[in-house]
Amino acid sequence: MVEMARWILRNNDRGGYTVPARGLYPFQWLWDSGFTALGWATFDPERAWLELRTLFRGQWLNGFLPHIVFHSEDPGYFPGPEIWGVDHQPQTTGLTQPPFLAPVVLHLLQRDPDRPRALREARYLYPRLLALHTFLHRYRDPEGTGLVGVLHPWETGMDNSPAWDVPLARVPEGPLPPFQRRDLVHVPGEQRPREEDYRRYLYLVLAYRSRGYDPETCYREAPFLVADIGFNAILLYADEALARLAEILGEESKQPLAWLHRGLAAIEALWNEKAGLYHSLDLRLGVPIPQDTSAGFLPLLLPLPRPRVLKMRKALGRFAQGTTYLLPSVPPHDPAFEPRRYWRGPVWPPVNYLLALGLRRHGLLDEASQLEADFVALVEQAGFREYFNPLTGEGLGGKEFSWTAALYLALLD
Ligand code: 9WN
Repeated sequence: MVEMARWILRNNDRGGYTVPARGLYPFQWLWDSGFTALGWATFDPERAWLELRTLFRGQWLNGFLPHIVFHSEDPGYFPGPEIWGVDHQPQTTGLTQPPFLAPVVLHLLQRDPDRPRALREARYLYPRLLALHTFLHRYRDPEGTGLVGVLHPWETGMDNSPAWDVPLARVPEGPLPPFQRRDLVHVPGEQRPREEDYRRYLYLVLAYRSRGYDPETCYREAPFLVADIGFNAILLYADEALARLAEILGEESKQPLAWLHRGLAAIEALWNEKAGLYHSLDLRLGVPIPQDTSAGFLPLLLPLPRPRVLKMRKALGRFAQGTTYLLPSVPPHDPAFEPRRYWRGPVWPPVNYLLALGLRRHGLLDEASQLEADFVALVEQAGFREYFNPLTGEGLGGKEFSWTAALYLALLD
């Protein structure tokens, strides 16, 4: 299995970057690169650093880091660069993704046996990370509330989570130019988002494109604006890692620490006592989105008061009821639960990985081991798939998937 996982990363390597899956996702994705680098680090640290260097070739002058970098042409994915119309070389999208990068840089720096190389690479990446975090805190939280907004479900990385149903329903389905989805060539439709979701995804892309991707205008006029608890938790975890990096590299850690502390206070507003976990916030209406999803556990990555942690442990038990494998993206008793459809029920490798990190941080070792063991069991029986049915263990979505291979290596390491 370890050999197979390494083979998948090599096979998905396009020379400096790793595609998430051949055919289905033929470019470089932001948060996938973070996870993939963790896998490369277990057998080729130099290649792990290169993954991140290559990703930052897509960074814009204002610090923004796009969610896809189109290093080369491939007609197999929709929407490609011609739809985005971004003026940058290499070509990119105009949306971002959860910034799970500073924690990866910290991890690589701590484990690379070649210390001079590690310091060189971390020094190269540090100002780029700082620029990205500055962009997010400045332009996605213009009033300094401590919560950053996402402008599109794709920015959350959890594209068709039922948490987005209500805010997304306010987005028009058109008018749109004729378009053809390419994902359905690779994966059965019942495992992917629905047609009306895709129409709205595209409507949003064109809305931001027509505003020239100007960050202030886009935030002000966004038809979809949500403080995603997953995105915010990952950003704050990354702020903490950035502060640590600053200390190691002899840089100023005050700013990342200030972001962290402001954010920790702000996410308190997203806590739901009854559910025993966090919810996202609809920033357009200023109301919480009362939908339990796996993202609501991601604040476990952060320092939290003990009673909170214990309540979340209970909520985890609710997600486990009726499932064979943790962690379903939506609890099985929830009306929105669909065990085979994308982010509406299946188990996703990066979520298990992140949540296990969080649980360990708070000393919940049994729960952390369970999440890791379930992930390993799923892979060993169904292969390196993109996501898995939590009831049956069936492998779903893309095959020979990079983050699955990489996180398998990282966990076994
Ligand atoms: C849109 C690449 C990406 C992941 C996301 C996952 C899926 C893309 C898509 O694939 O999203 O970004 O076309 O469906 O939802 O988390 O980064 O693996």
